[in-house]
Amino acid sequence: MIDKNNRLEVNGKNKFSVLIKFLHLSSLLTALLVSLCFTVKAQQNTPNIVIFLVDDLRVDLGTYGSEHVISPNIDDLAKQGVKFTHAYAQQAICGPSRVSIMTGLRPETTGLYSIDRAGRLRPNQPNVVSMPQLFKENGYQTISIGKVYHSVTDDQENWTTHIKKLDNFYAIAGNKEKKFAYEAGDVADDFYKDGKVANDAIATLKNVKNDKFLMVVGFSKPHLPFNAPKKYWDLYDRKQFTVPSRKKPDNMYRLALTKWNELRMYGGIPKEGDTDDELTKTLIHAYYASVSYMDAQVGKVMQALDDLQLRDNTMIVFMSDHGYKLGEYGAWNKHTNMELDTRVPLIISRETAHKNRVAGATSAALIENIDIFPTIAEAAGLPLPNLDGKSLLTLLDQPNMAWDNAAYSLFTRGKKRMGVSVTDGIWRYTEWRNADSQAIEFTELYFHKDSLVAVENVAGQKHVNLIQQRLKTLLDTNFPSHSPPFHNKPKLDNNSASTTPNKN
Ligand SMILES: [Ca+2]
Repeated sequence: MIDKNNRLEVNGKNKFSVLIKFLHLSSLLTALLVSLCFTVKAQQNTPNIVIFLVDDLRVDLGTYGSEHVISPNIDDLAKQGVKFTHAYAQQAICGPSRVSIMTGLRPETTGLYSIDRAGRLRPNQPNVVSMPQLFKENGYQTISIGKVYHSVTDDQENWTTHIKKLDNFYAIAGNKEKKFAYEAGDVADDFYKDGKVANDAIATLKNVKNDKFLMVVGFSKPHLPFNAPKKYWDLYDRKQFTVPSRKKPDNMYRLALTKWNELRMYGGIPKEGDTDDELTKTLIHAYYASVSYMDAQVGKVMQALDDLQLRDNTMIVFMSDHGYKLGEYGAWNKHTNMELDTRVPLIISRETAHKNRVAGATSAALIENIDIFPTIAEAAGLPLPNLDGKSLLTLLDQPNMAWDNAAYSLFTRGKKRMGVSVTDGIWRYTEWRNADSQAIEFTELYFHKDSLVAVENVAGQKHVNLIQQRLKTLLDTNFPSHSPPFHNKPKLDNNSASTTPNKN
């Protein structure tokens, strides 16, 4: 991390206050004016930022080798930047994942683990510096469109433009009343939410093209309901899809998976028991139609950046709040510590004017969604608060450089139990602990060199003793056994640079 005081040197506001204070000293005035000119120039050269924050998108795109998924615009974006194969969400559920993305802090740092009011950033942590807050305080236009924070009111004072997420739209009579799980309306893109989000993003870009801006474009698909225009369903032949094995990993923790009540709340889904083969294929088809629909909206916004001649100075981040299960283990949705739910797609493409810009590269570095905030803040030359995440800028210029040896996630099971998890990119080790005492109740160790699908929990088996010990050491680095209870909610002030732990 770069020293906080050095960072503050480039803060124009600080320079200005110093300038006023010593106005009567002409020699100082001259020196400060020179310095101020450099400051203004530095800010002119820093990029705009556009983040595509996608809801429930797993690592299942053309550019990631999924030949059955049609995602030409995201694939094209990957050719313009660095694609990460081992990026991880800190908690596989919308609310806490997004709070951690927007703060660069782990859920266990903020104590925010739920999608209800108790898990919102404000007012639970009034003094934590958020991504939009930092950019707004430093003169950026900060723009939230669609689903960014899970709660539309959370942190809303820190957006200069806030176009809120909408309710779901249904085109087919009766579907809205049934809250149906999917729909193929024969409608234009902007009938459903993400088409409207793309339109709003493009209109806003035209308004702010002469300003510095951070724009977070929150696409709702492929989150349920899988409503997408029929033309995106027509890209696929349902017969091409196979039903994943419903087998759960041997020796799996009994609470590792959920009963996927999220899907069961929707129309057309059984309230208990498995989805049958036909429904499973329909839902997979619907999910990929939603991915292709979202992908088309990404393409529209990228085209607008080109048309407005903004791309040369706009850095792009494409990310998801967490992964997803599409019938694997006979399960759906997210809400677990499993690899399918924690691993996320991530593509970062620097502004085309960046002199060391790397394009079309792939990085296997272990990185985390909390790294995005410090990455874009450093790119913009802003003073960093004290964060758990760390900037990826050097990695973006050298995608094959040595990087971290672990990435961390967690998930609750009620108030009394917390699953804490680490991956080294090949093995995933999870401890289910008493949320108060940290006592270990169950351990899981899964092998993921060849697949994101876990086959057998081998924790405790003799032949993996050394591997498990190594992973446990990594886990304890982030989740020490002497940690305070997980649901303690310390009042943080990370602008004072002393109250939160750094990752390194
Ligand atoms: Ca989500």
